[in-house]
Amino acid sequence: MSDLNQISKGHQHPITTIIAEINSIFAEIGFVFAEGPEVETEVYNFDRLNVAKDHPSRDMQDTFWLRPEDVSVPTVLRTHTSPVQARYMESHKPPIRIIVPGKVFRNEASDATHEAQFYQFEGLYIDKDVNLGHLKGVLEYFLSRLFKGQTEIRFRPSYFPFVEPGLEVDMRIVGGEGKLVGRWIEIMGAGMVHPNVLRDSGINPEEYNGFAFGVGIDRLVMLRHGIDDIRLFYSGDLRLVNQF
Ligand code: 2NM
Repeated sequence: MSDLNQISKGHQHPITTIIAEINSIFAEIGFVFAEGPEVETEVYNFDRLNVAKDHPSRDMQDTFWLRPEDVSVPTVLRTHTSPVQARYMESHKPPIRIIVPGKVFRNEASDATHEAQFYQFEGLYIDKDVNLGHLKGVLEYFLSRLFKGQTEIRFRPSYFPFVEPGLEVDMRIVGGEGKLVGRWIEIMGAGMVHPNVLRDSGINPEEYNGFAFGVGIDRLVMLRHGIDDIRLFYSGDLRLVNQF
């Protein structure tokens, strides 16, 4: 008998696990996975998403800009995965249903709930006559699958340049047990895609509309496992992954 059976195969990082799970839940309702570059142009990261030229998110304090002498066009580490949606709309005709997980970057100090590098996933759904009821149905389905139980969601008005109206989405787990049960938790941002975003990507906003949403993956994993410090995900300490 060989000792090979005794060799530990190691553990998947909980962020890797949840990304696979997210992709498979959305695949069941017709979404396809999409991805794109982590180094992006200012055009795809900001201009195509209706982010104003003087919007503070473009600031050096918030965004990692590549050195101008090293690149031919203004270039950033992407601050969200939305440039992937912009590229996808440009090269595909509706109906569009995509799910886009990936690494994003913000120029900020790290603490227990913030990292300069983290994971996000965004969804985009474009067709004729899409409304907020469709968004609510998709998110309710997704969250009840992810948290394996009955969940409720509620919308609050918010603002993101790429959508109108913009919404903050809260969720509540009803039934079962655990620390999360019964409490409203702010979980994601969402909204109806702004007509300017559709038009700038080559989609006629008179003919098509749609919704989009964005979720911090790290926060989802923290909620799910009761982890209280985001920096644990990136410390390289195997005692973290060995628990999964
Ligand atoms: C969010 C909140 C609201 C979003 C919009 C788009 C696009 F490209 F279609 F315009 N992608 N993602 C979006 C909308 C993201 O994250 C908090």
